[in-house]
Formats: sequence, C-alpha cells, structure tokens
Amino acid sequence: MKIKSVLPFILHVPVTDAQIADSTHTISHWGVVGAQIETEDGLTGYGFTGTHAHLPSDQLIARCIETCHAPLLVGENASDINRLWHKIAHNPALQWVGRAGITTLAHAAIDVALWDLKAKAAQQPLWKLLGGQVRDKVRAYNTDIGWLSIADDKLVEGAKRAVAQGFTGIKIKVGSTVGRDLRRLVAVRQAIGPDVTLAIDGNGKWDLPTCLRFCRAAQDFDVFWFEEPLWHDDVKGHAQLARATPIPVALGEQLYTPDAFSEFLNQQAIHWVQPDVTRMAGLTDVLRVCETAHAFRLPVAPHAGDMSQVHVHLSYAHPACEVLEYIPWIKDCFTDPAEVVDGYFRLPRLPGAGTSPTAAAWRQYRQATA
Ligand code: 0YR
Ligand code: MG
Repeated sequence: MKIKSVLPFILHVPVTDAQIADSTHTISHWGVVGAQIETEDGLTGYGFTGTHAHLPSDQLIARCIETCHAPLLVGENASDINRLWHKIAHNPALQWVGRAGITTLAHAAIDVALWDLKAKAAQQPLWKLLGGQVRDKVRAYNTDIGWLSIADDKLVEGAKRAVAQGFTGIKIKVGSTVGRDLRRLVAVRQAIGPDVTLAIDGNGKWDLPTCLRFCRAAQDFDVFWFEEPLWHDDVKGHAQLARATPIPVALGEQLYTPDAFSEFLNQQAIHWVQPDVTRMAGLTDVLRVCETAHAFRLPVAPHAGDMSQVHVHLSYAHPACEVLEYIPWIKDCFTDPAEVVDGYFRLPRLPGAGTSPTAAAWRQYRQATA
C-alpha cells in the first residue's frame, strides 16, 4: 500500500434547479474538489471536499493538496491512516497559516481517499471497516424540496411529493423574514401531517432576537430541529437560544475542529450534532466528534456536504448517527451512489467509501485544477 502519487481534481456538478438558494447562498453547481491517491500496487482511492463551485477558490484547495499535503504522503504506507492524519494536521509549515479553512478542506479530501483505499484493499464497503452494521437502515430526510428559492405553492407540492416517495423527514430553509418563513412552515406542516419530521435550517443568518421571535411562533408546529439558527461560531448565542426554546438546536456543518464541537457540547448549546467529513479533516476527525457526541448521549445527523456518500457508511456503522440528510445533486457521479429507497439509504455494497467517480462524471464535469 505504498503511495505512488497524490493528484487533485475538480468537478462542477449542476444542482437540481438552475439555481437554488438558502438564506446566505445562491448556487448553480456543487463543487467536488478532491484527491486521487494511487498506490504502487495499482489501487486508486478518491476523497473530496464540497464547495459552492467557485473555481478560483477550488483551485486553491487543489493546489494545497498538490503542493502542501501530497509531498508528505508519497512513499508512505496508505493504510497508516492515523499516523498520516497527524503528519498532515501537525505539519509545522502549515499550522501557522491554517488550522481551519482551505488547508483543512484539502486534508478532508486526502483523509477520505485514504479510507477509500483501505476499504478497497480489504475488498469491503467502508462500513465494515468501521466495525460493521449497527442498524438495519439509515433514515433519510429530504432537504432538496425546501430551498428558499422555491415558491410557497411549489414548496408544499414538493413536500407532499417527498412524503409520497417514502421520506419520513424533510427540512425546509428559513432565514428570509419571520413572517414568510412561518407561513411556509405552517403550510408544509399542514400538508404533510403530524407524522413526518419537519426540520428548519437558517444557515446562520438571523440574530438572537429574530430567532427567539421565530421560535415562539414555531414551537406549536413540532419542529424537529432548528439548524444553524445563529452565526456558526456563536457558542453563547446558541446556548441562550437552547435554554429559551423547546425546539432542539442543530449545528456543525461549518465547524472545522473537534474543539469547536466540544465548546458547543460543554455549553449545552447543541442538541443535534452535525459534523461533515468534507468540512473537518476527514472521516478520522468526524469519528472523534461522533464518539464525543455519543458519550454526551446526543444524536448525530451528519451534514450532506459530500451529498452523503461517506456519511452513509458512517451512519450504518456508528450508533450515534440517527438520521442523514439527502441532497441528490452529485450522487450519480459515483459508482456506488447514495440512493434512498422508500425513505431509507440503501446499504452500500461495493468495496470502498463510495467516492469513486464514474467515467462519465469525470468526462463531463472536470475543471482545470490550475
Ligand atoms: C447551499 N445543508 C445545508 C448548501 C446545505 C447548504 O448553501 O450548501 O444549504 O449544505 O445547509 O444542511
Ligand atoms: Mg444546513
């Protein structure tokens, strides 16, 4: 398993509509910025981070993979995942410029590629390597019907369609105005009935008074969680909100480190823990957060930054992972797609982490790395 080469790649994949919007971003493509790691014995592993497909910043990540991280890996044994994680995370040359941000996103791609390689070498799906299946099925919730860019009537239609397809959970975006978002929440709850879990996601847009006002009116509609109600790093604000409302607080998709999660846990500012292997330094670091959350007896709902490939494996294998986000944009770019059947993610069968791109995606969506 000696590493021969580490090469970056960039794919830009169109989203469901021409454009989708949450409270803070309007995007037309999802960026898959990754590392392709080849071993001397002919195996290839793939890992990637997720972006909003802004080519100049994607190229910064690619360059970091190629010129900063790759030289630490070539010649090493790919199966030494922990040792290589520490080698990259504690590279003194990089620590000065980044314990978060682009250096971490680049690290995410590499760590996941190493897990993919390890599972391929063992000829097993990743969930087996993670200790085996702890649940029969992984419940999916659908986020793709709930964008702020979707008009009110279409939102209700989409929610009903998702339920008809078998989804037992959906999530809608909030963070426009309290009045509009409440109207949409109530309309969706009425359309789907009491048995489907309905979460909301503010993507960090509102301030505390706005969140409190919204929560007071929303608490009668059985909101499963309020995700990223406040600015991503605001521990104190989330703690105040969590004390003031019965609606559970969810967050984590923008947190880079286990220390950041620990702050929220210690301050009782979080109920649902949402780490992402494409945001943190890969699966290695997300596993630490899952263990910590589990020790706190809090559930994990991994964020779909990778549109779920690796998170499906994780969710089958880790007891803390209770539910998983479904956004279908990039699934068909992979040879073992994260498919939902009757509201539950299919158990992956192929060896690896589910991160190998198809030849068609490689041809169609590839961008220049420099
Ligand atoms: C678009 N999921 C999310 C998309 C989504 C974001 O900005 O990246 O809405 O990843 O918050 O929970
Ligand atoms: Mg979110």
